[in-house]
Amino acid sequence: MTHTMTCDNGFKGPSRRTFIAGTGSILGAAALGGAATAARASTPIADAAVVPAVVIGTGYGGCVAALRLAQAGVDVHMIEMGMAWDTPGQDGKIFANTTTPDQRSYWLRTKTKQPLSNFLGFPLDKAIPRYTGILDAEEFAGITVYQGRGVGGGSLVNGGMAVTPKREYFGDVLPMVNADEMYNVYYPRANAELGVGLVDPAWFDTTECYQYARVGRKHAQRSGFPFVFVPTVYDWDYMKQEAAGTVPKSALVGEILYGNNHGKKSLQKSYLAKIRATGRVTISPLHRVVSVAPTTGGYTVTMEQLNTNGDPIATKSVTAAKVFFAAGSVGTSKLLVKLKATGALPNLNGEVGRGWGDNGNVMCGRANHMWDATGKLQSSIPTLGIDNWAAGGAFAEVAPLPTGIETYASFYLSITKTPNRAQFSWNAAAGKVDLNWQTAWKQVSINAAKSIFDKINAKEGTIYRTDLFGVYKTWGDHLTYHPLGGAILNKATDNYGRLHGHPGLYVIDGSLIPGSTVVNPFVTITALAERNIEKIIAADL
Ligand code: FAE
Repeated sequence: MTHTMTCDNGFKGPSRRTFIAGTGSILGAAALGGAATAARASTPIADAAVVPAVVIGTGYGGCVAALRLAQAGVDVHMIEMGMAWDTPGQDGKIFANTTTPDQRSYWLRTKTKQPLSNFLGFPLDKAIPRYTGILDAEEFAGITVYQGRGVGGGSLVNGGMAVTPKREYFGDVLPMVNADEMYNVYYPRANAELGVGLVDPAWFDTTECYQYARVGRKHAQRSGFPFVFVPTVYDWDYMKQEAAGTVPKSALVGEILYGNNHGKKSLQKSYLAKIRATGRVTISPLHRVVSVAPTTGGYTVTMEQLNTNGDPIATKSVTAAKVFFAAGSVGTSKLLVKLKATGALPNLNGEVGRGWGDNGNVMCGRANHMWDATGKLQSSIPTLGIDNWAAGGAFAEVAPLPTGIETYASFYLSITKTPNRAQFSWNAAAGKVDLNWQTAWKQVSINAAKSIFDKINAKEGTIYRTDLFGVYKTWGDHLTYHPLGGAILNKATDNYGRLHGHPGLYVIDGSLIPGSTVVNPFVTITALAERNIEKIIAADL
């Protein structure tokens, strides 16, 4: 099975075993445990298998479901359309660097689609070979939705910012969920399992790699904005060693968007390591679920096995007593909307596909004065936020621009309060699912972000950068990193994610959340999944 994975990745490199022995920290100690466990985890599901539980997707929701089911004694089969990301490429690294994207970087594209598309007037995108790479820039009519592809889902590509919303705003996020339970039990559980931690403030204040964030903090404070350290899942001791030059660099060479080779605790190092150690879970990478339909004893789950060109090379159908949709907000919504419309799951209710939001994401940059250099060396892991939620409806992260040169730019991703929600629908003529988002809806988010940055610019005598998202374009209003909703809790499902109309089907990912988490979403997705699976295991198994 090692052989298959090496072929899947399309690169020649050291064998998986040699690689693990050399860099055990990448997969975590648990992955090194018994050969039987490793073998089981990497054998894809067999055609015509009859199994107790299938989990579609291996992101946060899917991993929580698989781990807790396995710990309760259930054999689980995880199906993942992306690659395993456990085999190094020709350069000896599993993941490509942000500054040098290659075929590993994008899901089935022949040209990169970088969120920051331009710099100083020059377009940055370049040709790459089509490949089942790690970052999907999925285009809908009014918005590009960035998502992770592979075993570990969004955790492979995200910034690792692990933020629990302030309790006073939780009613805006999940009004149907008991806040006491979340803040006493499930948020702490999620934070502990994910390995969330805070930067050492004393180190932050002196290290070269956070000069950009200190400039951001100074400007925010001079304009009177509350400023917070944002917890992350990066291994802070590892980053200190990177800075000291004693270990291979990851955050300090700009790795992030296309994967981190070392210090980030993606799901590969947290939940997935524990999942493998149970010995009860198989994971089938490069398998895309295309249908789920009722049958005797549960549901027929049909999937296509893909090659690294994205072409189907086999079709498999398995029977599962229970099916957990964890394909992410977009993946789960697309499946459910299609399956309802085409009659495979006719009893799903009319809430399926509704309530989708972008978490109010909008990006911008500011041009600083020459005396406010942001530094050549920038840690790719953001760790500071400007909290103007109460006054202006915006929470802005001071994000890096890890170009390796001095840019005199401050760059921000804002999460904003927006009422706009879109709907997925089945386009029978085109045979695909559409989303009716409108780019103009981002104006609310721009206005919210301006509540922070207009004031800072006025105070500092600075201006917005207009060269990062096109030619003379100030706002990154064409994208989101944080898709949420499409199968809203207590609407498309009951209060624990059981889909209405089809017993034994569950939703357990970001599609349950009605469009906003006020802050970055993965801690809330994880905590909600922990809450729901506990109930489901107690009541339904
Ligand atoms: P997700 O992690 O997307 O997992 C779904 C999985 O299902 C994926 O692996 C898919 O490949 C797979 N899949 C989809 N369809 C199918 C199918 N038909 N068959 C089989 N498999 C399928 O879902 N959030 C934060 O909290 N902090 C951050 O710093 C942060 N930064 C981000 C930066 C970037 C560039 C991006 C793209 C996202 C970022 N996010 C961040 C968002 C976060 O990663 C996202 O909310 C979660 O990953 C969503 O978790 P889910 O479990 O819903």
